[in-house]
Parts: sequence; structure tokens; C-alpha cells
Amino acid sequence: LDTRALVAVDLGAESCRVSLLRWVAGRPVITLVHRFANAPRETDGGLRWDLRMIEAGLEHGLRLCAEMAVEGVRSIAVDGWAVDYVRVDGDGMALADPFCYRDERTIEAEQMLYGEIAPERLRECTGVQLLRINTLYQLYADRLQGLPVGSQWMNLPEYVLSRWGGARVAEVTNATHTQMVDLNGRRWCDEVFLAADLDVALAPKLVPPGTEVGRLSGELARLAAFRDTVLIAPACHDTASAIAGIPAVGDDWAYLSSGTWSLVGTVLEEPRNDAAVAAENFTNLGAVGGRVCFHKNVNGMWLIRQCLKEWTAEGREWSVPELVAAAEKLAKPEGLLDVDDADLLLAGGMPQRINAQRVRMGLKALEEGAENAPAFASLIFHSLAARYAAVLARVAFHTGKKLKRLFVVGGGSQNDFLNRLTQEATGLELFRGAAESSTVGNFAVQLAVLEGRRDEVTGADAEQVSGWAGRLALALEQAATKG
Ligand code: LRH
Repeated sequence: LDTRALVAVDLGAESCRVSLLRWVAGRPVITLVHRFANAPRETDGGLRWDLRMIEAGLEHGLRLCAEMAVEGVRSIAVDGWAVDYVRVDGDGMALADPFCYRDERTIEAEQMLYGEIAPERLRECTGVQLLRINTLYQLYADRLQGLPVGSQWMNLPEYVLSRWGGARVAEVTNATHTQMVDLNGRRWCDEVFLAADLDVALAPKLVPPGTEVGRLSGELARLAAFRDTVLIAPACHDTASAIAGIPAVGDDWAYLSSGTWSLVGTVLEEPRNDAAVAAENFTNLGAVGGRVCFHKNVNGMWLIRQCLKEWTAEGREWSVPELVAAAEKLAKPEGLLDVDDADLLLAGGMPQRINAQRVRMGLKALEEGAENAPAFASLIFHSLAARYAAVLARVAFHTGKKLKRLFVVGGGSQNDFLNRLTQEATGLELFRGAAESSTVGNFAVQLAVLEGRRDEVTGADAEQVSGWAGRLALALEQAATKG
């Protein structure tokens, strides 16, 4: 057995993480080596990510890994939030800071695009939930805004891999979320490119999860630990990685990947894209093992984080556990939020946005201000739980599955109050998986590939990845616990 260490990078809209897997007495031990905050900011005429800050933070994390892993690092893999992309020049250098998917330029672009291709047809071709954040609408918006569009682009995790020496690729689980991949052939969909007047030659080559894309090169490769380190595209979509990190087998379980967004659904062998599925705008995204993540994007911790930002600005720093504890003591709120209202996906003024919706619904506005934070939190958690239950009922309907278990993973899975509400609302047996499930799935795919078990990630023996996920979840000392 090769006992060198492995590195997993997980890019999140709120924080980025660099983790190290080492073998101690033959067992894997995972350490979160470096975590740094991330957030988009308004600059250069748009809401954009600070790419230099992200790259510097990751490099710092890799240097820390190199110091710890005296045995050397065998491989590095990167996953991250989907849809956002970097435009690069011929040398692979970024041309500008990437837009954040919440930038409002796609509100108009989405409507304009439907003049070129009907939304029903887009769904038919791609099987993907129509969401204005998808890469397709963003690339189209660039075109409408007269931005230079004749450059190659890569989704963020793949861009990071390319900066470290990897080939320019589009890993398929991540690529499906662009809404530009053909549902049946899993190749770039010419019809969609044509409709949006986009050049398919500028899209990177599609590769499956678990593809070796090159060797670490440049400055970092001079460090002793990185002398012979391969770069792997895992499931580059963080949600696909998080799901690969769930140690479940069988056909009676659903997932809730709970972070900035809540991804609520189940894994399927084949996509489902009939008229009813399309009417309810469910998605069919690529999963590890040639499978499908069948789910819906539901709003998530974004609601709480955005409120916390306002309260902090007022000078009251609520911690999440403190807020959860205070919210739990309150009676069930009167009237629930429509958490997926388009207005609540936008940045800024969240308590006001929430109240504006309540007034529109004929409900009483909550008293604003940081002192009343628990009432907002209670409203948000009850509303999320109710929405999860409603979506899961439809998941069961569309897939015909008899759902019994729900695995909650991601940072939001730490919220026991929300878990309890979710369990009550869904009636499912709830298991809390790893908070860092994307990292678990990222490592699981690396290990499967490195141990010569490509079939585990490409299809033939997909259940085995959950075998790795189980062992690695233990390595995180966060084995799925009931309750
Ligand atoms: C979660 C996530 C989700 C996407 C969104 C852009 O981090 O990748 O699956 O819909 O970010």
C-alpha cells in the first residue's frame, strides 16, 4: 500500500477548506488543515469573487499540508460550488475576477435566452432545473453585456486544477450544472450552444469524475512533499462529492446537502425528466458512479447568514449555536416563509426582504433589529423544514421510491434544532452525516482511483465508493449518527 498523504480542496461560497488524509497505523485520518472565509464583493461592475485571495489561501493551505506530510503527497483533488467560471487567456491565466452566480445580470439574460430557446426545450435537452444562476445564463449575459467572450472558460475547481498544472477540463458532474450538457449523451449539447450563440470550441473537454488531469507543477512542486503529486478531478461539483461522501447503500434513502443552499433529493440510476418532473423543475445532475443526483435547489443557510450580516452591522454578534438555542425556545411561528421566493436569493437587507414577503402574504411583519433575531431564526428553520418535507414528498412521488431514511450532510447538518424539525416534518428516520461530506466524497473518489478501482467512480461498482465513504467518515470521527 502506498502510504503517502492525499489532499482535498473544497471551495465554498462562505469558506474554502484544505484537508489532509494521512495513514496512521494503516487507518486513514483526516485533518482540516486550513480554512478561510470567502465571499463575493461588488467590484468592476458586478458581484465577483476575489480570485487572487482564493488562490493565495489555497496555496497557503497546500504549504501547510506539505509541512505536515513528511511522507509526501500522492494526489490533490479540488471540488467546489458549481456554475461559476473563470475566463482564461491562451496561457491559462484568468482574464478577470469571476462573477458570483447571485449577480443580478442574469435576471434579464434568462428571459432573453428564452426568446432563443423555449424553457421547456432547454429542460428536455438537459434535464436540469432552470435556475438563472446556471453557467449558461451567465455566459449568455456576458454576451449581452458586450464582454469579451471569445475566451476559453472553466468552472472554478477545474480552473484551480489547471493553475496547478492540470489539463483544462470540465468534469462531468460539475459540467451538468452549466445546463449545457446533453442529458442522454452526457456531451456538450450543440442545440443549447447554438441557441445561446456560444462557441462549443471554447468549452473544455468533458471528463468523468476520478480523472487524472496532470501533475502538480510550478513553485509548489519544488516542495519535497509535492515532488511526484498527481492532480485528480474528483466529482468537482461539491454537492456530488457530498453525496458520494454518504455511506449509505440501498434504495430507501434521500439526502439533504445543507450549506448555503439545501439540495434535497435522491440518487438515481437513470435520469427522470418526464412532463411532471419538468413542470416541477427538478434537476438531474451528474453523480459519482455514472448515476444521477435527482434533486431541487432549496434556499439554505444563506437566509441565516444574510440576516447575521445585518445584525452584526448593528453591533450584535450572534453565533449560530446561540441563535439556534434561542430560536428553539420560541413557539412555532405564525405563517411560514416561501424560502424559494426569488427575492430571498438576493444579497443584502434579508430581514427587510423577509418582512416584505410577510406583508405581501398578509402576515404580520416581525419586529426588525438584532434583539429579535431568534424570531427570524425560528421562522427560517420552521420554513426550511416544511419546504424540505414538501420537496421530499415530491421526490418520492417522481421516483417511486419508498423513502425511509434521510441523510443530512454539510455544515447545516450541525443544527440539531433544524434536524429535529426536519425529522418531524418528513417523518423519515434522520441520520446526520459528515459536516465535511464534500471532503469525504472528494477523498473517496481519489482513493478509488488510486487503488485502481476506476469502475467504482464510473459506474460498474458504484456502491463501493460508499464503502470508502464509510471508512472516511469514521476517519473524520463523524460517522453517520442517528438522531
Ligand atoms: C452548493 C452548490 C449547489 C449549486 C450552487 C451554485 O455549494 O454547488 O449544488 O446549485 O452551489
